[in-house]
Amino acid sequence: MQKRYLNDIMLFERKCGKMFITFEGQEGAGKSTQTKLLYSHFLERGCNVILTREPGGTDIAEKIRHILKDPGSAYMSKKAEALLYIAARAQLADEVILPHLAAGGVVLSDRFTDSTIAYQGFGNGLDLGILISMSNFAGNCLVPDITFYLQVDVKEGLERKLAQGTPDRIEQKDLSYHMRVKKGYEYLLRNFPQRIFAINAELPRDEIHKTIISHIENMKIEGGNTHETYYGHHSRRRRLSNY
Ligand code: ATM
Repeated sequence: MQKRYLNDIMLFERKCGKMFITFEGQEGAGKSTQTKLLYSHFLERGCNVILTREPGGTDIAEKIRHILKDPGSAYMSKKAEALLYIAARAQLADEVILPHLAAGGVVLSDRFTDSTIAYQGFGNGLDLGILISMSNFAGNCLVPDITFYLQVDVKEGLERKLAQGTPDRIEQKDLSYHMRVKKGYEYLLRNFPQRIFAINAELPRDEIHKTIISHIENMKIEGGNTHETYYGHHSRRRRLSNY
């Protein structure tokens, strides 16, 4: 009986302990629905979980988000844009993500560094090495434990988004930009198959949710519970240098 109790605690720690989970995907993929469902799932289990997003998640970073999304800032230098995303990341990491992980909690984030690689790197053609160095600086070399990439047909996703209202500055970009972003995500998927899982975003909402849960439950303890940063862990170092 006691042993069973111990197993339950260990299972709880494994499924509820320090974990950084991110969602990625292009416009109209339904990321926010899935992040909210996963957040409720963790809450129902009594986990110490927070849900955040990039850019945003703190007062300062939400102000940066407003600048980035403003259709009125139609001309924004690619470098200025990248630096704003990185600044928002630094604020969110220092104020929210890193302290919550240090306290042993679960952090769910709608986007993280992979977005910078896909959008600023592949979409805008900025140097990947510089973007990664800056993102590492902003996020203390944090790498998600697991990432769900919701895969959507680019054109259909954009049309779905546009049907919802006025397009923001990024949604206004032409199709070729969004196709380059897709190539960026495909590059990440190829290079980080153990961390990033692609899920067909056209599947029913609950089916996607179940798939996400099963991936999390199958995560290895060393991946899911011993969160490491670039500084302290060799395999992370290798992974990052492979970006
Ligand atoms: P959503 O939170 O609605 O996905 O919007 C965030 C936008 O910011 C998204 N594009 N659109 N539309 C992707 C973009 N983005 C970047 O370009 N680089 C980044 O590093 C991040 C975090 C987001």
